[in-house]
Amino acid sequence: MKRVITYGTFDLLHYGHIQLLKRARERGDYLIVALSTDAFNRDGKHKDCYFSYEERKRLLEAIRYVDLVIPEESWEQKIQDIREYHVDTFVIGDDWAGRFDFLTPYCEVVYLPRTPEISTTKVKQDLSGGA
Ligand code: C2G
Repeated sequence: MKRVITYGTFDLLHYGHIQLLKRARERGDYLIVALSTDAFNRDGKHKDCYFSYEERKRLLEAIRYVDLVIPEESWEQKIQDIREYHVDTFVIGDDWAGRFDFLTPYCEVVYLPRTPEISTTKVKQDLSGGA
């Protein structure tokens, strides 16, 4: 079984996220999503989330491409995750291109093109009248 992992906040879930998850799952047989916790978003990523970790986890678990959701609590957990979950491939959007090359001794590292025209930031701006 080829196991794939990806990481993210996945707040205000949109089709760009779904496209990433679909392509990630297509690279193996089992997809693990390490979902940023509320504390990590606040303290590590300085991101405000609309939906809580539990709400975002429930949304991700409802997606056919996702097999397991685990918490992402720090920037430093990836190597341990890869070992613990016997991961073959790490996948993330190319906005992170090169940033996780240090994982190549542990697994395949794949950067996928982002879906260009959609982002959580854009959704929030559009909903607030473009302010
Ligand atoms: N994504 C995408 N297309 C978009 C928006 C997002 O392909 N239009 C991808 C991102 O590249 C990422 C995933 O969807 O691979 C989740 O996006 P975010 O929730 O914004 O993830 P991020 O905050 O970048 O967290 O340790 C790594 C971090 O947790 C990544």
